[in-house]
Formats: sequence, C-alpha cells, structure tokens
Amino acid sequence: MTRRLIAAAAQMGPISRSETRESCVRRMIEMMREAAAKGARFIVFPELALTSFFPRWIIDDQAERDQWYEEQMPNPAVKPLFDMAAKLGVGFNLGYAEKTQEDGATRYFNTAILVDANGKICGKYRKVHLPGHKEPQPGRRHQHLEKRYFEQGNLGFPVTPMMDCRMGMLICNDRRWPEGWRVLALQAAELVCLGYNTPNDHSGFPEVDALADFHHVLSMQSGSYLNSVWSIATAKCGNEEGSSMIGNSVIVAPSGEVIAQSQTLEDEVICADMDLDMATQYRQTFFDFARHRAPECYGLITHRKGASPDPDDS
Ligand code: CDV
Repeated sequence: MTRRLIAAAAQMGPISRSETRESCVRRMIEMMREAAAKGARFIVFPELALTSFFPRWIIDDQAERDQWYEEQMPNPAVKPLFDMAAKLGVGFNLGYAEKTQEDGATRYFNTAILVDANGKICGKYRKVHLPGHKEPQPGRRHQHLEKRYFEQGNLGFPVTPMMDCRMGMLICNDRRWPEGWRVLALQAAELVCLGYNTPNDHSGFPEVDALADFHHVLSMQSGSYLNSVWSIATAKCGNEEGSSMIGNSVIVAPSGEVIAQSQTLEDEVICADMDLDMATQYRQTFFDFARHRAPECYGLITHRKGASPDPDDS
C-alpha cells in the first residue's frame, strides 16, 4: 500500500513592522482552515513567520532587539495556532526567531519546529547557513544582518519521524547548500520542509536579483531530485517595509518535478497529494546511495571550508 500525505504550503504576504504576533497567527489559522478543507494534514509556514523580517534593520538597543524573538513556544500569542492544529488534526512546520538560555548564556537562533496533529512539538532545527553580515554594510538600502542577530544552529540536521513520514527541515539560505540536503537524505528523510524570506532588490547586482526566482526553484528542484526527497518551500513575500521579496512557493517531488506553485505575492495556500514511497523508488535506482556513493573520496567536504587551488590547504 502506498503511503500518501496531502500537504500544503501556506505562503504569507508581507508582515509590517507594527503587525502583532496575534494578527500573524490569525492569518495562519485562516490558511490552516483552508488547507484542512482541501484535505491537507500537514502545512509548512514561512521562515520567521511571526514578525517582519527584522534582520534588514540595524537595531542597537538590546531590549528593542529582544522583542523580535520568542522565549517560549508555544507562547500565549501562538497557542491558538497549536490549538487549531489539534482541533483540525493537522501538523505543521513553523519558523520563528528563538531566544533561549543555554550553557549559561542567552542565545539567539533562527529556528523551525515540527508540530504534530495533536499540537505537540516533535522536532526542532536551527538554521546553519546564515547569510548576510554581522556588521552593517554602508550604502545599502536594506541590510541583511542575520549573522548579527543569530548564531549558527547547533542541532545539526535532524530527521523527525512524524505523521508516518520522515521529515527534515532546512531554512531559506540552507536550500542553496547541498550538504544539508545530503545529511538529511542519508538519514532516509522523505520530506524536506523549508520556509524563506528572499529579497530580490538588494544583492547589489541587478543581474543576480533578476534571477532570484529562478535560483530558488532551481535549488528546490535539484535538492529534491539529487536526494530523492519531497520538498515544500514556503515564502514570505511581496513588498515588506520597502523590501521586495519573491513568492513562488513550491512543492517538489523526488523526481524534481514541481507539483504545485503559488501564483501571488499574498497569503496563499497550495496543496499536493504526496506519494511518500516515491522517495524510496528513486533511492533504489539512480540514487541507491549504498551501492553508488563513495564517501572515501569526499573527505574535503568536511575538512575544507573555502575553495582553494592549494592541495595542502586545510
Ligand atoms: N533569509 C535568507 O536566508 N535569505 C537569503 C538571501 C539573503 C540570499 C536566501 O538565501 O534567500
């Protein structure tokens, strides 16, 4: 018997600087109802889905900065989303900024969680590939200060068995780096969930910005195909506080085919009926890892960080 999961991407249009968590959660609940009415049992929400994308701003005051993070999950503002998930019997993936006390220090991460159909948190991931800068870049219309406001994730790339599916998570920029996908695939992940905020107006190179949608879809299709996994990528998009962000939320099959794609730059639900066994099918043929991979030849992947022509560079 094939294992099927009807899943959805719940894309969000812009979130203004003054919009409250309560308002964002209301928008998400509305989309959760719509997805459930279409038969979906699992939903992927965007990266940093509870606030505006604050790393575009220089915020020096620590107390002001701390307001952008969640110290508890679920907290009272977000609890209605968990309650609705349990009521409708729908699981979800949610991205948010996390402030936590760990190893005797206050720490900040760009985080995503997996919540099951009973409203219970089953998995957590903290973004590894943080883009942008630690120090503000002079002359930029919008900053991208993720390296200032978050530290690199410290949970690796975990796979969580949930809703009869082996689920992994990546966050936004992670989709451009094949290493994370592969670490998930090597744990027999069947679905990769990813939320993103991808601007197309401030790389400093108009020719790069013009390809932002193409590179996003390319990364999702290649990540899915080369690793034999389903993937769901959900945007926060549109014009947010003067920054233009791409839409194009997609659900991609292990074949690399795009099965569903959003059409707007607003709140929008897309769904797909996923045959989870498709992941296994590809892993028994082209991508039978155990038969064809050669880890003994891949040492540089874990030993060397940057590209170098010097054979002795570590
Ligand atoms: N939020 C992100 O990680 N955004 C990056 C941008 C800055 C390139 C992305 O990869 O889409």
